[in-house]
Amino acid sequence: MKDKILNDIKAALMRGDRAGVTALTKAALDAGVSIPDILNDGLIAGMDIIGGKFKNNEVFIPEVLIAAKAMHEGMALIEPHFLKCGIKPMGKVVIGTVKGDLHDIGKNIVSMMLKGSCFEVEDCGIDVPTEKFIEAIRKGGVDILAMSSLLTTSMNSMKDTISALKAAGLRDKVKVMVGGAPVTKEFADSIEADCYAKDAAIAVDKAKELLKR
Ligand code: B1M
Repeated sequence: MKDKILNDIKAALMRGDRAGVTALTKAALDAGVSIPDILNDGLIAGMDIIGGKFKNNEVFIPEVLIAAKAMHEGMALIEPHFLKCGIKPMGKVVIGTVKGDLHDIGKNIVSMMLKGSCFEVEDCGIDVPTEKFIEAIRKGGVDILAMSSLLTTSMNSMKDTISALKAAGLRDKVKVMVGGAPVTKEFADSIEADCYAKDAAIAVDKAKELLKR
């Protein structure tokens, strides 16, 4: 039953069937399937297959885009289940996908899981210019700047933002976390980020660690 419903979510996402993803995600929630299972074995699993097909030229941008829209519908349904904290925030995170990059699914999952772990999150969105990050941090009260990049061509925007933080005298005011598929620990070290997180669950653990430093 659980495997079938997760497979059906995966298949509906791959077809870009928004109504199907919505109905099946609701059905999975009603059946008590866990949120991590719905996320990892349903929605993300479907998007991973689309990613592989895109790489092999078996599907193209329009199909990827409609799959991404279906993914957003599913995520909107599970997000409220993460937001059951109701206590004082542990810390504040400013998050965004860096300049030149429009990918937001991974960033949104990181944001959702941080909120679910009682972080206050200010989401600057996608294609975020350095100045917008700086402006958000200048307002004060920010513990962590979290930057996401999915493109090898946009990764250097992370470096630009860290340089701009230094130039603005703000580098010691926030910890910087970076992540996204092409980002590595080596890259994070090379741009002097404070930490690299491979996935959203690790991002939450690392964010908690950063608060202790
Ligand atoms: Co694009 N795309 N895309 N795309 N796309 C990739 C990333 C690509 C790998 C596909 C491929 O060729 N195999 C490739 C990048 C190659 C590279 O640079 N290495 C690529 C390309 C080339 C492009 C375009 C240039 C295509 C074109 O126009 N010719 C173009 C660029 C547009 C732009 O950004 N300027 C483009 C466009 C698009 C769409 C708009 C169609 C769509 C995005 C829709 C959206 O996001 N709203 C899209 C999609 C969906 C993908 C793939 C298929 C899926 C990405 C995704 O959402 N994955 C992707 C292929 C793939 O990844 N296999 C691909 C699911 C998501 C849950 O994973 O984002 O990795 P991910 O997030 C993970 C971790 O990385 C991590 O946690 C998340 C969850 O655990 N994480 C963090 C992410 N951010 C983090 C931040 C952290 C910590 C962890 O701390 C701050």
